[in-house]
Amino acid sequence: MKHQGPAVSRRDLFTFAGACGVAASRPACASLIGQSEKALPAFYASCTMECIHCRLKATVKDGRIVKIESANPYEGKACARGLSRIKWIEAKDRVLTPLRRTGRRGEGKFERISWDEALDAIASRMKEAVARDGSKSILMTMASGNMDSLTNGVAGALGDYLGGVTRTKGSLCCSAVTAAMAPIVGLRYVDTRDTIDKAKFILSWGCNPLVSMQAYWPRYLKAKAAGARIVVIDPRRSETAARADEWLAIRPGTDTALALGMIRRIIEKKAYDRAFLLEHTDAAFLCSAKGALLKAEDGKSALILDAGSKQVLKAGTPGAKPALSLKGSAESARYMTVFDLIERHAQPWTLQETARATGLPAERIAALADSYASSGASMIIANMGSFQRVENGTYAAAAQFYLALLTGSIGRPGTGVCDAGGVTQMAKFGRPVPPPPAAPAKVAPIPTAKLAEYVLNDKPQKINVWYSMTCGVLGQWPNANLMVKALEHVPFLVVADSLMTPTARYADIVLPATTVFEYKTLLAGNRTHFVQWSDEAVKPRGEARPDRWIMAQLARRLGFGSAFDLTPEQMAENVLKPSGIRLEDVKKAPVCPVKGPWVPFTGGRFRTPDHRAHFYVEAWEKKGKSPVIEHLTARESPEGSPELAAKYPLMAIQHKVIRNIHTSHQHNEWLKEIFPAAPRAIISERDARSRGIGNGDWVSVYNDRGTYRARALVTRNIREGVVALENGWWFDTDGFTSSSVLTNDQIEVLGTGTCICSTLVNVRKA
Ligand SMILES: Nc1nc2c(c(=O)[nH]1)N[C@H]1C(S)=C(S)[C@@H](COP(=O)(O)OP(=O)(O)OC[C@H]3O[C@@H](n4cnc5c(=O)[nH]c(N)nc54)[C@H](O)[C@@H]3O)O[C@H]1N2
Ligand SMILES: Nc1nc2c(c(=O)[nH]1)N[C@H]1C(S)=C(S)[C@@H](COP(=O)(O)OP(=O)(O)OC[C@H]3O[C@@H](n4cnc5c(=O)[nH]c(N)nc54)[C@H](O)[C@@H]3O)O[C@H]1N2
Ligand code: SF4
Ligand SMILES: [Mo]
Repeated sequence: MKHQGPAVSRRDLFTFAGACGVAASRPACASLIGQSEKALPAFYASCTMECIHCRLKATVKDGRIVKIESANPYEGKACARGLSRIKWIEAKDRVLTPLRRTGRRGEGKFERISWDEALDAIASRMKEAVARDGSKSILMTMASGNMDSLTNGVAGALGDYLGGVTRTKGSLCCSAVTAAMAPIVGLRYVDTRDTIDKAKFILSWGCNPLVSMQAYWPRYLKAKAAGARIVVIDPRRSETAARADEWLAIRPGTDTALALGMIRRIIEKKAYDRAFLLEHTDAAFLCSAKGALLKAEDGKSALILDAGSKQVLKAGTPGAKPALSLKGSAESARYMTVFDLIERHAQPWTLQETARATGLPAERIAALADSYASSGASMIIANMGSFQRVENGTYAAAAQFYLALLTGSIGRPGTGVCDAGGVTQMAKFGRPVPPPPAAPAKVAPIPTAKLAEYVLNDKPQKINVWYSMTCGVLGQWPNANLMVKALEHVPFLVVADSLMTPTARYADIVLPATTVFEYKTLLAGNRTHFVQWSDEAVKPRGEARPDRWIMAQLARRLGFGSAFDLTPEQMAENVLKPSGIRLEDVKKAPVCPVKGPWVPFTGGRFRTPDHRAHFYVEAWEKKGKSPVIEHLTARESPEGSPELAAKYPLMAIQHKVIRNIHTSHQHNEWLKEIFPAAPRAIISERDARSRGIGNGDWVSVYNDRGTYRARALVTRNIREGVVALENGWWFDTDGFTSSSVLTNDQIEVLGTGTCICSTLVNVRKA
């Protein structure tokens, strides 16, 4: 049977229902063959970009993948992007051989070279760099393009064998969540999705799960059918908000203020869970009257005040009855509890003040607090949403945990704060390549938000060689126009990617990487509850090779012998070893390390050293910040920079879209056919009218960092004063560019992440 073209495949792939095409993200399969064709060999792989790592099944005919189906009975259905991976493998802009730049940087002119030439050149430039300025003069950037357990892990090991290279510190995505969760609950990547359907009140807070975690949406519907209310907090009426019971159009960057307003009301109405706070948190720990945490003489143990004897005792003293609050007591002259400190921080946030800061009506804030505290099973959906990619995002992420802990809405089915999560919260995993015999040197990293600025200014050290893989440096990192200068500044740039991306166009050498279904790998990560094995369904296109192969070749040339000459199976065994999970079982079928449904922190047992949740975060205090959440105004906001706001009065926020995962899939032929051909900028009717902008007009969104061209979507479904921009359009490609030309490159204060949603812009008709 002959292969049929995209016209047929498209029909199979995409069945529209609903205006925003959300249904198109959950088709049954993408096929180039008729339904009748059976008995062809099938292969399985995980969809490894920064998404939810669905399992995919590929049918192969004559050495080519002819059908991809969702093989995800475990956690929900794969989406159109996963099923369109045939067109990633067969992409027109696939890099098929190693390439050497012949034109200007960014011009895209390259000549074909052999693998030996490419690898020899890279190894010799790395050796030269080490000899001249030390291994720290090699920069390695990697991020979320491939989150399997081998790819970035092996590259990281090469950096260690080199003696320690410059890396980025903090993530582009969710360092703020880590900086909140690690000290408060003792663990990151903890999700509650297995019991969404048991929730009675779902608060989707600054996230858009219908788009960003589409496979779990049926669970929300099930909860809704059982009577749950869904409330969405988002400056724009997102796809999720459009299906929710209530949409709260918050002013960007004011989520902590909203939480503090809710906390004040919860405390005032005594709607907190006293028993939970005493038993499972640090709420009763003693602070000085000024609010500094007190310690016993050993310098470590926390103290409490025994409500009966009024004695100060070590926390955990048997028989003691800690006082939750000392307000109004004689002891309050000397002490307060962490609970009192939280109350003090919440005190200014009356409903009126919270309404003023957030732009939400006071009565709706009150109702929100009351419903959250009283539903019996309230769950916050956070999923590393844009709400925490703001200047003080750590407090915003922490604020959600404060609410859950205060009301005891955690550790039971239908409760908790839903982060992205996977098997890493259930078991321990190792690294694919054993570490080098000598520990690598500690090298000063570059804060990820400042990658462009630091590289350009040789900070903290001069970079001679930059090796980049699994990331879109030019497009996903903030301040993209500055990034161009940084890419031009480094003497030798290597980019390994399967596609000729905007970043690759600047490289001296481009290496052709494999993509999903072209190589074997293991995935034991922080997005799915299943450890998965991926098959090599087809031979890699052209001369593409897996990154682990590239690293092994470089390792040999750099004199690290055969340390990296491991088969993917051997590497997988190394990763699985600490978990006790056997590769042979994973190869048979995906393995979940625990029996579901998964309820993190069951019974209020947290992963901190004392198993309590901690409101008071000493790590924040050490950084010179408040140890308890507070609302701080972002410097780049209308209130934070009135002068800048006079020029750029609108807040630009970012959002993910169905068509892509960041820059990945942006040029997938099949997806291009069904999704809009141009980026959209969502703007309110008032802001559009005052600028003479009509719906569908071309507009320029601009600030001092750059200009972004888009079609205006003029609507009532966004807060006035806000423009929402799409994530993922390629930098300077096909007449458009990345919204990162505009984004703020300040460092998120406590997590060392980015604050791309604290960005001021203006908009004019183009
Ligand atoms: N289709 C698709 N799915 C994805 C991804 C993708 O690129 N495409 N990326 C994956 C990754 S890496 C991540 S991190 C997750 C993120 O998943 P989501 O949390 O769903 O992501 P976003 O779209 O970034 O942000 C969610 C919402 O936050 C709103 N928002 C912006 N600023 C603020 C604010 O200050 N306060 C509040 N309350 N809301 C605000 C935006 O309007 C947006 O609708 O999605 C993952 N899933
Ligand atoms: N403007 C704006 N910027 C943002 C965001 C936003 O919403 N708006 N969101 C932020 C967030 S939440 C995140 S997580 C980051 C994500 O940012 P990045 O992690 O940089 O994500 P991608 O754009 O998906 O880049 C992945 C690249 O890896 C390549 N790749 C895929 N598989 C492999 C492989 O096996 N080997 C190699 N060598 N390469 C591979 C892909 O082809 C692609 O070019 O972006 C952040 N930046
Ligand atoms: S892109 Fe995300 S939702 Fe779609 S198949 Fe891949 S992992 Fe699943
Ligand atoms: Mo992300």
